[in-house]
Amino acid sequence: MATTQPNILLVYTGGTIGMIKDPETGALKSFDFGNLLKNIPELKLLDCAMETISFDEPIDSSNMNPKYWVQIAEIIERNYTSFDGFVVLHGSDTMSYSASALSFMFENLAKPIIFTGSQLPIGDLRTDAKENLITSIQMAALQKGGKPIIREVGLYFEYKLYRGNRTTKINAEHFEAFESLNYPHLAESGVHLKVDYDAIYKPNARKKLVIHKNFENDILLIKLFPGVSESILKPLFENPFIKGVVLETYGAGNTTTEVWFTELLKATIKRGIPVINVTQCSGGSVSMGQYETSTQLKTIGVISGKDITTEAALAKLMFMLGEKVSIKTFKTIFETALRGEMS
Ligand code: ASN
Repeated sequence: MATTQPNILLVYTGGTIGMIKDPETGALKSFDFGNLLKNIPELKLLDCAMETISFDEPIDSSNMNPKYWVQIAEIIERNYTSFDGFVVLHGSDTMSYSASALSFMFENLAKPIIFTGSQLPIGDLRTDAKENLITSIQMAALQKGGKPIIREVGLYFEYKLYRGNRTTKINAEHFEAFESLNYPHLAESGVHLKVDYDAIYKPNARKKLVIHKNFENDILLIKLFPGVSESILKPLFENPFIKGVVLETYGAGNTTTEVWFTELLKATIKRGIPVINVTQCSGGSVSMGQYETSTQLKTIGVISGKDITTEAALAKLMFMLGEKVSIKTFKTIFETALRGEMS
């Protein structure tokens, strides 16, 4: 008999979620995801079919890089037509970066790609992994009229589904490890799963899926602090290999107005290197020109990251440089929301 159940693919990349305590030694070791159903019998109760694919060598997400992003994307690409949704099991440390990167890679995505993980291993008595995993699968399986409801890259953690490229890991201790301060939750899990239909992404269903796989990682992230010195910054900005800079500034996008600093940025931009202004604040937006301490940045052509997260700004910069977007159009395209990553 043909099944009408949604078909979900779980992609296991590594992270705490995939560990289990060896009952004899008490040590944490990697969990065999082929045995997922045996270890989590609750999964059998879900109203969907499931298959799993695991990285040959699961990684701690601190070792994540663009090569692994391409690996995740290619697993999804190979299985895109056979599955209704995808759940990516990933370490929490760099999950926001990967979710942001995947959002840029998948243009015109029409199915859910939900990232999840956990703070405690799946084998731990007090684990948060089971709820995160089970509800992520349910979120990926949500359908209306036979079509997926979530059609974007999400991140599910501790009862909330977020837009992946809007998230930041904010806590290394609490189960509520992520937050999306500039965008509402896409869905919440209580007694019922409640989707915020106004917040979810509405892709153009007539457009074909395009998967982008090129990233440029010769970029720099600089967080400003009072006292930042010319002798340290100058050689970094003047590095001949550098292709782009993300500048974490104060408040609404403000920086020191010292002449050496403005001149350094001006010379960098003149060399054709995009400089992106994002705020160090967890919430709120860059608004160059609001204060005198950001007017000079606007004049010399610094790009506004608006309310984008640092994680999404880095992924977008790497993606746009990888796509060889011309320097003439770089500012306009960066300041445009491509996947709902900025307001
Ligand atoms: N270090 C782990 C990782 O990101 C942390 C976790 O998954 N909770 O892979």
